[in-house]
Amino acid sequence: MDNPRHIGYALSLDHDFCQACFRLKNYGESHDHFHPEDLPVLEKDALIVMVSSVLNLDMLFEYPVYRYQSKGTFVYIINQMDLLPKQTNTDLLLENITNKAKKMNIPYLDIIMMSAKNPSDIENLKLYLNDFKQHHIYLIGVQNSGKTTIFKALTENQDALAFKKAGLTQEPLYHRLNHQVIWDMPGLFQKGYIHEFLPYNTYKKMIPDQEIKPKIYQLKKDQALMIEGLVSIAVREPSHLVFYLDDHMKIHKTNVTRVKELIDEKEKHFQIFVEQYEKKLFKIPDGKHQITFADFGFLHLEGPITVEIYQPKGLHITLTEALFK
Ligand SMILES: Nc1nc2c(ncn2[C@@H]2O[C@H](COP(=O)(O)OP(=O)(O)OP(=O)(O)O)[C@@H](O)[C@H]2O)c(=O)[nH]1
Ligand SMILES: [Mg+2]
Repeated sequence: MDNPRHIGYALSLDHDFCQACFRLKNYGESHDHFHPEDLPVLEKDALIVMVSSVLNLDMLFEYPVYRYQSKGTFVYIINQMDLLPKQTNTDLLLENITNKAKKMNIPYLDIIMMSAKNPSDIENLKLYLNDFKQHHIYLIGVQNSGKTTIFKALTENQDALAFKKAGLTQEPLYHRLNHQVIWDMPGLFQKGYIHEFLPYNTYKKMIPDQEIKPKIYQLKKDQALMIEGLVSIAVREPSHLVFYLDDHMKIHKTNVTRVKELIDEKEKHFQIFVEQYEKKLFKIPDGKHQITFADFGFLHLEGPITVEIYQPKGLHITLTEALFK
């Protein structure tokens, strides 16, 4: 992009993703700004490693970087696999992701499932990357997917910052490793993630960092569940819900008629809540589906079913097919 007024215009790699994002981050301007396709200029013949967390699989292929880097070679990493329960059928997960990639015509070489916290996964990744002839390797993905954690482990860099604070990496970092340069890029901005609504000290406790124990609920018609004072899910038909959330997140069963009252008296009942809420209706089709709550967890449920959700106004909540059981 040559025009500084356009979304996506970046001065150089030394600057954040684009001028509009820079304004958004620093001055809180242009709130509806969202532009997955606008990236800084990358080397053409690069290896581009798209990093997702199991917590944001709903966004796995939503950043079409390949359209803008047509000469690049693409590898997808599904990171933070250690968060999924041990009994997760990872073969099925990979099969479903592969099918999704095919359906969406995503160009890619490999999909790697790993945990940046697992030294043998890191060792394997190091060997894998070293085999590529490409000189430049970029780690790209949404905030908190674990790019810097992978970068640090690969390069044994002790200085780069990696923790749950979203948007922590503000400038591209690089490290030479054998014949290659590995780049840790600032996270792609995803609107509606939890850091927009809550202070760091609150949301850091909500983002899981160890194996999630799924919580199962049987709901009758018009029953509702409240996740802290943040999100309520009411069902119009009897249903079976499986939540994948951090253990800190308290789930409270109630009735759909009581939800509004609880939210109105949120300070009295809950430790975590926001000022403004909105209501959404999801008509879930036949089959197993996933509702993803921003970047802090998700829920599996079986359609057909109608679900009414109260949520912080603007929180990113998506409905997708479930990728595993
Ligand atoms: N359990 C687990 N936690 C991880 C893994 N990878 C990263 N994390 C944690 O996730 C959080 C975010 O990691 P970062 O490496 O800072 O994420 P990032 O993608 O660089 O984030 P930005 O710089 O904001 O784009 C940190 O608390 C990490 O410890 C993993 O494989 N498993
Ligand atoms: Mg980072």
